[in-house]
Amino acid sequence: MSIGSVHNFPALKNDLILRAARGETTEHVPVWVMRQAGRYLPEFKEVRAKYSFFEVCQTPALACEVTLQPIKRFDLDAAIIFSDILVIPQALGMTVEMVPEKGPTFDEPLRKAEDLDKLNSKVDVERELGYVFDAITLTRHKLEGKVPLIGFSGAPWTLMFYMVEGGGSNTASKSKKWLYTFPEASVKLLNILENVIVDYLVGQVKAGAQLLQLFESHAGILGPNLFFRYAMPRIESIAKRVKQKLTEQKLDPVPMIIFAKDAHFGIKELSTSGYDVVSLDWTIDPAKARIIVDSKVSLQGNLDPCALYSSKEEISIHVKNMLEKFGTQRYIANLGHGVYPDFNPEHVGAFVDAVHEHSKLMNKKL
Ligand code: 1CP
Repeated sequence: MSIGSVHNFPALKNDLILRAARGETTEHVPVWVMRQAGRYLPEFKEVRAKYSFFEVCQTPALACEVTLQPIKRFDLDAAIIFSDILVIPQALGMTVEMVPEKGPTFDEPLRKAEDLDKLNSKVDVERELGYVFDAITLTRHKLEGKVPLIGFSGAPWTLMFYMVEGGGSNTASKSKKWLYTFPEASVKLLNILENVIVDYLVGQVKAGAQLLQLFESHAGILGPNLFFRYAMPRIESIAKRVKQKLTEQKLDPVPMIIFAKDAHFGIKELSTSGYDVVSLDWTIDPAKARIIVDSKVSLQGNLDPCALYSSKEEISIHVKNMLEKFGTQRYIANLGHGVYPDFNPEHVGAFVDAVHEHSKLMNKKL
């Protein structure tokens, strides 16, 4: 059953990204940008001057407004619901604040195995995260079918990283210490997270999300041993369980994207882990990645976000080079990670337009 018919959503006018994800032909390459809504946009800063970060996430009308801001400005082929991966630790009972200049900060990070007992591990996702579902449903209506809406979640390891570190970290030494010294408690925590993530992603599809992206942003720091032991089995299981639950509930499946940043060592395995799209960071050569990955998977990425500091003319050249390496089919253009707050919005627009222009020309030559 199509969710669109349940909610009476407006008909979709641009399905390029869905076709690229499913491996169908596209007349030009679809493009969206990780963190396309955010601090580099003056209209976002205006909203943030009035409301705290999590107030925006928790108020469907505001989350919808900031989700639509980049869609109004740029010729993007997808919207991504405005939220954060850290809404799951909040749903589990942890207090997280977005501290200016510092980023997310937990008041009481997990310090020892017994701290897991304090988590609300049997969380009712509908009750605790229903505000995200409401924001998705509202945004699907307000998008008027212009482009598809992406839902997302953090993957178990990346969420565990923040819950133990208490915020950002360059070394992950506290969270990796857990993996080495409390393996049983780590598995318990990762399993709690996996269960919540599955319900959360299924809930997003029911609310109207048309694609799902799983962010394993701190994959690289694990290295292959820890990645394959702790992260990969759950990444795989999440895709399988989400697709299974949608089938059981007689709902149409949606394409799923996995972004495991810096996990060069796992690209091949990720491409057969049940996801339709593997998203690459900029440190991987696209031509090499195409050779390594399964031919039935689409790729997403991977321009170095810092390339957007160059002139618009240079951005166009960077995009052309990237497209030549990826090819125009089975491909969704994006940056290799999110935009930075000091980006010039016009350069984000130049990136989006260059993807469309060059890929149309390339397709003409095919
Ligand atoms: O005050 C502000 O406005 C804070 C900036 C900000 C924004 C705009 C944060 C804090 N999160 C977000 C939104 C956000 N976060 C989106 C919105 C949708 C869009 O893309 O437009 C998404 C998809 C996320 C996901 C997210 N949050 C990730 C995964 C993606 C990635 O960047 O790897 C991660 C790791 C987070 C945690 C987080 N939230 C915010 C920051 C600064 C961080 C990183 C903290 C750190 O590790 O230092």
